Amino acid sequence: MSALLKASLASLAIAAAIPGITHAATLDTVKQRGSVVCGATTGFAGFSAPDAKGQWQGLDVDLCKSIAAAVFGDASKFKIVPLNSQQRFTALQSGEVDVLTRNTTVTQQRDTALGLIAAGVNFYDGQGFLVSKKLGVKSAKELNGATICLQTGTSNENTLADWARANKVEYKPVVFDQFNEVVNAFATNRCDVFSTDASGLASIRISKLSSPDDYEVLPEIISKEPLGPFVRQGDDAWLNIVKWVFQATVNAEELGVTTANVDEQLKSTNPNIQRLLGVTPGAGKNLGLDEKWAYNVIKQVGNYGESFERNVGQGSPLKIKRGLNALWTDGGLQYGLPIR
Ligand SMILES: N[C@@H](CCC(=O)N[C@@H](CS)C(=O)NCC(=O)O)C(=O)O
Repeated sequence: MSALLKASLASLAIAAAIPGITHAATLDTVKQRGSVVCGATTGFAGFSAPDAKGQWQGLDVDLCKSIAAAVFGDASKFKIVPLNSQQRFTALQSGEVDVLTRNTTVTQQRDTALGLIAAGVNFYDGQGFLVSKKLGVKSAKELNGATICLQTGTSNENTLADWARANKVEYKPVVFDQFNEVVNAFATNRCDVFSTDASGLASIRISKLSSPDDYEVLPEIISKEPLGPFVRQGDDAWLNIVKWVFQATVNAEELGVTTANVDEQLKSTNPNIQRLLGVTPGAGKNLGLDEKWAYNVIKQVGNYGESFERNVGQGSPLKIKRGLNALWTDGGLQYGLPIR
């Protein structure tokens, strides 16, 4: 048997062993259905949560809308399936959702053994601690003996255990499956501390606790939590669509292309803007999409910075600073891969 044949048989065996792995053309399924189905949280203000009118909003929802805008030329052609931390991977593996746009940390294990693959990082984060000011603690190192609330099925459980062992901090974990159960347990003092991604803590403090000023986030960030969209392995065309839709939003910010000026920018003589907006064709065809794919994303949803500020930044109650999520030209990590 040739080495090549052996290698491909081996990869087929891996594919068969991983539950849910398919090679179906997700783009065809999405087009036939007439909408893209995104897995989001059950409600995490700023990232993915329904507003007062029941409309899903947030940074992660904007990514879902952007995919809809790129595929259909219509950002409203999306549906959200709310998923708790535990349910999210099975929902993607089984095909219940086309993509996970939900604060999911990219890890080596998730990117390999689950039959899934990350398509980028739309929020660089790290795990932290939220406490009531009444606890009188100023550093995580003082948490010895504390009870710590966590949600099941998150990377936060193991990260905390590793950190506590290394720092000789003993704690009692209090874990729940549902997000609201963890929040309620914390709000009613069934635990001293809430530990999850700092973005989550900012969201919980502002949107879930009746007096946010009574709580604070401790200074320690104990891990890297690069959060990004995931798709199923085995469908590279769909992976590329999700990946490049996000890249288009970062490129647009780098190039100063916004919802307000995108029509004006169609006249730009900058070749990068011409390629991004399909004035110079090619990028759309490469993705199997209309040449106006990125134009539609920017026109209807906005560039990365616009979405960030509106949902989680200065235009939102969360007021999260750009920090690591600033463009690389401003000292951050967001670096748009070249569209050419
Ligand atoms: N980034 C971490 C944590 C993500 C996560 O699921 N965090 C919880 C916060 S406690 C959440 O978003 N819950 C919302 C929900 O279940 O609806 C991971 O990927 O495991």
